[in-house]
Amino acid sequence: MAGKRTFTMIKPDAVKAGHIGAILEMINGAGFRIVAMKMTHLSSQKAGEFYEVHKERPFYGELVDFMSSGAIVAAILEKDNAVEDFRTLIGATDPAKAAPGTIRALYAKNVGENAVHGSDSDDNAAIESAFHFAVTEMF
Ligand code: 3AN
Repeated sequence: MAGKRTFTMIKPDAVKAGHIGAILEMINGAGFRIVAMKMTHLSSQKAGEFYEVHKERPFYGELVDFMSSGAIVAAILEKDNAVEDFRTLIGATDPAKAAPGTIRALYAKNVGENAVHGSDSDDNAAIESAFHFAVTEMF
C-alpha cells in the first residue's frame, strides 16, 4: 500500500533565489499537509551522508558541495500516495525535461541545481525524515 508521507528539501539554489514561499504555496495547493519543517544548513559531512547512495555516481562531489553551499528548508509532507504524487508535482530531475507547471520546470536551474528533493520510495521517505527530524519535531 502506498504510504502517506514523503520528505522534501528546498535546495540552496531555490532558497537563494527567494522561492521558498512560492514552492510552499504549490505544496499546500497540491493538498500536502506539512508535518515537520526547518530551515537549516547541511555541513558537507551531513550532505555526504544524506546522499551516500549516490557515492559512486560521477556527480557525487558536485552534489555534496552544492547541497552544503547554503541554507535549505527540510520538510515532511503528508497526503495519500505522498511519494508518487510529490514526484509528479516536482517534475523530472532535469528541469529541461520536467512537465510544464511542475516545481522544477518553474524554479530549477539545471539537473544539478534542481530546486527541490523528493523521496523516491516509502522506505527512503522514512529514512530521510528520521535523518532530519526527531519524532518530537513531527506534528
Ligand atoms: P531525483 O532528485 O529526481 O530523485 P536522482 O536521485 O537521480 O534524482 O539524483 C539526486 C540528485 O543528484 C538530484 N536531485 C540532482 O541534484 C543530482 N543529480 C542527478 N543527476 C545529476 C547529473 N547528471 N549531474 C549533476 N547532478 C545530478
